[in-house]
Amino acid sequence: QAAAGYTVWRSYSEKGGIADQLRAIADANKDVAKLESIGKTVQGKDILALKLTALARVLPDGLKPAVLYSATQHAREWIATEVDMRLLKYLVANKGKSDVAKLLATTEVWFVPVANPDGYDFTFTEGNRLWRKNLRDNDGDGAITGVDGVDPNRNYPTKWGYDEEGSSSVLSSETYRGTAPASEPETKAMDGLLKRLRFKAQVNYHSYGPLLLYPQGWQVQTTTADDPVYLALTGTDEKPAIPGFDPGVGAELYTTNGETTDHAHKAYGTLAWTPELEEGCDGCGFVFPDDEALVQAEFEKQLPFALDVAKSAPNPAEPVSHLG
Ligand code: 0X9
Ligand code: ZN
Repeated sequence: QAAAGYTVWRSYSEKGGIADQLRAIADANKDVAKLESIGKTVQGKDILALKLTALARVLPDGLKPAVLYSATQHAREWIATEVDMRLLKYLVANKGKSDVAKLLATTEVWFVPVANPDGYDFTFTEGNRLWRKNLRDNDGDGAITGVDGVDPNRNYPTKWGYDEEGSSSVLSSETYRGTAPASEPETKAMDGLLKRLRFKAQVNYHSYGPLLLYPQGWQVQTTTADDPVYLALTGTDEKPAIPGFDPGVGAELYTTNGETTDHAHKAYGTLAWTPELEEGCDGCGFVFPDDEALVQAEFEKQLPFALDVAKSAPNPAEPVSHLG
């Protein structure tokens, strides 16, 4: 049963939606999958995280080097969740094949396919397709209107509220940062996971680009000590790790503060990327077409880089790249 007549797209909470799919995958693959709720949203929905690794339910979390593939902090960026889910399904389908079995033996591969479930479900309701933020009722009037919502990608503690350019203090702004660092339960849930697992790497899927961004986002003046590793895995303008995706430092595009990957990197030493996935058609913007072939093609384009990141986790200082 497709949501609102969609072929590809599924909301989080509908029957057969993303939450159900995660539960089904975990149930059918007890050898390699463990599902947990990392916290609840503003409206009380469970934010689900799935750990994929050999002996997932026997070995304690964090025993092996871990990587995280997160998606859809921004409600309307549906392609991010689909790419994330297809990566999970690909690894599950190939868990018995030598390459993937080897990866799952040595590495914990974590997924949070919908980091903003309230907002994501809201975009499946009429007239709300382009909602970006979470569903915080900023003015407390009991309804979600234009003044509501906090930008989940401006609410993290690192450089929170550093300036008015990289985030906003205005309630109605699309980059409203919230009332305090990690004021939002969605941020607390994700930050709790980042802190507990200290991921070697995080890939935080957004749309739309195509771009492949890495920290820092808050300023361009100083680079990070991890730049050589970032460069090795990200590739160059001539040969980017994801074909056609412009690689670069986030702040060079525009500055952000309280942003997720800056926080993961600064607070926990995690190598973190923001792929800005494609529109799917010229002018589609955030509304990627409801087209199985286009969605699958976008996933397949992401796969080599995503696998590079996971394979590099045990020893990030010597990155494994399909670029050679
Ligand atoms: O602004 C964001 O949060 C991300 N772009 S989006 O269009 N998906 O909203 C980009 C964050 C990456 N960091 C920087 N550009 N500094
Ligand atoms: Zn986004």
